[in-house]
Amino acid sequence: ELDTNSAVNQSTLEVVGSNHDCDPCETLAAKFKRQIHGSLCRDEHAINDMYSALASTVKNQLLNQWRETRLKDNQYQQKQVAYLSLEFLMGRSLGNALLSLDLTKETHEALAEYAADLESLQEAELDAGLGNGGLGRLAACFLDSCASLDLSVVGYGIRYEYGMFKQKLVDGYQVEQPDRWLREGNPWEVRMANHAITVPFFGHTETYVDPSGNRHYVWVDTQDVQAIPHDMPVPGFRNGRINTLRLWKAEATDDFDLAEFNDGDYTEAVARKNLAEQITMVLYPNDASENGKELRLRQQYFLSSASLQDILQRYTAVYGADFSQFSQRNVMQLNDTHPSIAVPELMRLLMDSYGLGWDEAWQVTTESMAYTNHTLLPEALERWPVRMLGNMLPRILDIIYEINARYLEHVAHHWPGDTHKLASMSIIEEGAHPHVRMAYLAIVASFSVNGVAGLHTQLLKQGLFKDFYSLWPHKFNNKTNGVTPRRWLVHCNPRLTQLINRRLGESWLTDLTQLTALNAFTDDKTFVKQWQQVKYDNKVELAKLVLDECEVAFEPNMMFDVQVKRIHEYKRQLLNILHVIHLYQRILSGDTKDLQPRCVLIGGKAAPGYAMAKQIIKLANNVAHMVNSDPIVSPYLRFAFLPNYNVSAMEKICPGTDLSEQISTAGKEASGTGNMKFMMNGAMTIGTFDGANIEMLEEVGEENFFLFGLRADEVSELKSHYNPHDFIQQSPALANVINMLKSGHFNLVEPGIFDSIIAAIEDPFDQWMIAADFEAYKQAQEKVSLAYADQQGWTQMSIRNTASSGRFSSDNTISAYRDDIWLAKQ
Ligand code: T68
Repeated sequence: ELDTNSAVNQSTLEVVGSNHDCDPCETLAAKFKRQIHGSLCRDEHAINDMYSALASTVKNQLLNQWRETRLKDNQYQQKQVAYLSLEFLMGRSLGNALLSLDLTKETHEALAEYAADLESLQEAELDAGLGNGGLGRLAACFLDSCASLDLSVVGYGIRYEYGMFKQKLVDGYQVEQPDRWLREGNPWEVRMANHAITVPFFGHTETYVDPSGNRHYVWVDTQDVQAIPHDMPVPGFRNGRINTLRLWKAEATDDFDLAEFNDGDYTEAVARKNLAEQITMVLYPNDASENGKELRLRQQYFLSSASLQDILQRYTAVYGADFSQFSQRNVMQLNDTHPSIAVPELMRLLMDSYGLGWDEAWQVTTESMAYTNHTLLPEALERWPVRMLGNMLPRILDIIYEINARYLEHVAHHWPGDTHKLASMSIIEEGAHPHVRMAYLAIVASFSVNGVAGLHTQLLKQGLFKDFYSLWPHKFNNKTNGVTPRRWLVHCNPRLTQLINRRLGESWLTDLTQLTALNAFTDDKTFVKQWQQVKYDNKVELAKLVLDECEVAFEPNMMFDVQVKRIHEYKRQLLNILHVIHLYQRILSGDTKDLQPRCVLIGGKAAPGYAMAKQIIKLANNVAHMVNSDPIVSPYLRFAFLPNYNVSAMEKICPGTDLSEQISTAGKEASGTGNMKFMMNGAMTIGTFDGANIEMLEEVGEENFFLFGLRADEVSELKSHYNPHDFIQQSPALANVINMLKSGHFNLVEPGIFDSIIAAIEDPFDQWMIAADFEAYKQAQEKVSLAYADQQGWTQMSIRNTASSGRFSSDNTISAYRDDIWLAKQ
């Protein structure tokens, strides 16, 4: 099955597929040696070559288990889940694979005779940054949990040639650079050229009526693109299962346009290859707004069509054309609306390729599709122009119209005579430029619609999707997000893991709720000391990273206060920066009573077209410059902006953090997942009553969480009469901060650059309500300082946070997806 001989790693000559790799008696060390010496261009002194050799060795080692898992799953012993996602933010694979396969010790032995150690080899791996942020990383955590829970799940995604851009800072401004993560090959992937799929684009539809009077549709004159699977292994945690992440690469078909050929336009025809191959060239870097680009729609259809055809081929290989069992055997989980074009595509394939009638195809579709929503922000909801769809995917647009017509009959039945409802709920948004509302399409066709935290799901039901909820209350359900404890505790924080193991054994690794047993040790002086020491050592490492990347010296005896996530106004990095300015003013004025020395770190990327987010990065850097260059300030406050925040950076950041900033405007952050990683690693949270913060607070108790700010209902109530100046007047601290900003103190040589930021804070239409929450935030930070002054008390709170984080293991989340959605009886 696994096509290991074809271009596993195109940049190196490899010895692959040799049966030595399957020899159970050969040690990892021997295999590694063969891997290094069996290749022409591998140099045992070059770190990159050693990494590639080690990764190939590990990959080859798991091929047998991988094949067995696949053969078993192809027999449908279990229901098959397809997790369809435009993003999988996998990060590095080596450390995770060694942990899952329990090969870390053997690997150390294999490397004993070489100069490089395992850690430096791991550092040589480039992140697979095939995602923007939370949504993409959630998909990666879910894959880990699915495999570890022994579920048969395939992740379907796109093999972007260029992942999330690299962020450089030039004069404090973000500059984007391409992320050529595949430049040295990808030792983990297996190219499966013999499983290629053809995906049609453009052309037009024709209909004909067969002798028995049935109308048939054919989509003709299409421009076809090949989808080539590149499979990555997803090992379960020490359970023998290896699931698959199947990433599609677009390639041109070999049959060039014959007319062009005959016209002698051979080179033109060959050049067309580029058009096809563009589809999987680059990840779109927008994490919270839609840009409506045609290429993005092509990516979405390419992924959806290739994946569904793949699923149907596997199904029909066992069940033939009998689709009566399809939805008992298969479920497709749509990661947001990005792959929701899969709805009409499945209808098309069932009807046009497999001959099902509309009703039968609709039943199969609606019993096998499930949709996860990740945002309430209206600007992030996908709408595709009807014209664009009609041109690129004419047959698909026909089907969307038919779905809409039949569904609107249902709406009319439910709200007789209410034409307004018909218009507001229609999948087609009418007007001069009609659009298809992808979220509505997804809801209409799915048997399950879930939000990603309790508050988020509640707001979906009461707000954004209210009418749909009243039509189909049974579809709506909550699945609070989670993160994998293997990567986000065991792998990234070995010191804490060892400390926990010494007290609890190792069974918590697959049942994180067992961590509650740590609560019994909060009064154990030795344990508290050891916990402190672990945090201190992790802070030393984080400080090294900050020094290398930012040239700012973080002092491990100071509090590490961290906010890392995508830069967005709703996440309110600005609120954090204003607080830093406030501390800076206090220190300058000599008011240092009860002030705990802090090192503040902010990191994150701005969408390239998001001007305000880029200004916020610039402000952070300018403030950092002033703070860090004043020797009066530095004993109390240091501030750095970390460039190029990514998965691998987070693995160093969350173990060394004391205080986690989760300060979004209430009602805007669907869940958050970084909040959970910090909690697991014993950080305290300062946060608003938003997303999964609410559930974290519920678990750990208010005494162990710094809650502040307006609630979601208060935010929406205030909206109609918000006046930032009221809040500025009532808060001398905020007034001082704004005055200092206005004075140009942070941009003496660049006058006016922060005017738009100041205007945004003072704008009565500031939907993020920075001014409204400043004073409450400042006071919560004062409580943080007092709490941190009592190191023993702080450490006890830290232990309680880790102890209460079990609910946020993605194992828990995935168990709920399995029981309530994937295996639920329809
Ligand atoms: C995030 N959404 C939510 N979107 O903001 C976060 N990519 O609260 C939640 O925890 C997380 O999803 C997981 O549920 C995103 O990360 C994107 O990255 C995005 C949005 C549009 C297009 C592409």
